Amino acid sequence: MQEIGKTETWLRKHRPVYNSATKHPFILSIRDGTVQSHSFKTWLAQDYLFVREFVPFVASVLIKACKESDDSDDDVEVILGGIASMNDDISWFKREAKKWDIRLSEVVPQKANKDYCRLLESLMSSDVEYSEAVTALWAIGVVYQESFAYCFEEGSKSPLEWKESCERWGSEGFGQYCRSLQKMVDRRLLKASDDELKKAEVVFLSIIEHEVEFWNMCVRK
Ligand code: HMH
Repeated sequence: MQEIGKTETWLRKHRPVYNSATKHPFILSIRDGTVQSHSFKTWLAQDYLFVREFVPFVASVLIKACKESDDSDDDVEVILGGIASMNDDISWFKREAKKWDIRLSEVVPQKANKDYCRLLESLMSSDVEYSEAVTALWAIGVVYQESFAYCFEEGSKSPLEWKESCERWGSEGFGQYCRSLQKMVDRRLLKASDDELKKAEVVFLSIIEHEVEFWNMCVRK
């Protein structure tokens, strides 16, 4: 029997919590086309701010990967690829904001966004080990990927304004990136101490909770 990785163990153990993010009522409303039209603008503006804050976090994970002593060359390449595509994401947000008359410089982060960014900031500390940081990076990506891929499946009725976001984060390419991150996490956790394993599982759950709050914020306004 093939041994399953830690991440798969968590996904099985915490399935209802995980699904509360990836199949959040907001995601279901995008999928069935009943989403309120003002929600797109809220999401766009808030997610732009989030991605801006996400960049230094990913850079901090990259630095930690570089400092890992053993065969982390592949990890460095994967993370660097992730940073490169965030550059495209930021350009896309700016173009899209123009279309919708949103002045990004005037957007104020809402509470859920601020809380999420505060978590990212705490994870940038050099006290946080690579195993925990890379677990967070994977979780942040995979929850988004599965959420948007679900809106994008056959039979979904996503409104036109959501189409490009669904294509961007629900894409096969982004899915591949998330699978690479998952393998990196599993590999790293094979040699982790019990304490590291505990921290990694806690951060995985914490990310899911913050993603749920992020979606809640998009429903409200
Ligand atoms: C809230 N989570 C949130 N926004 C994103 N853009 C991602 C994850 C993936 O980059």
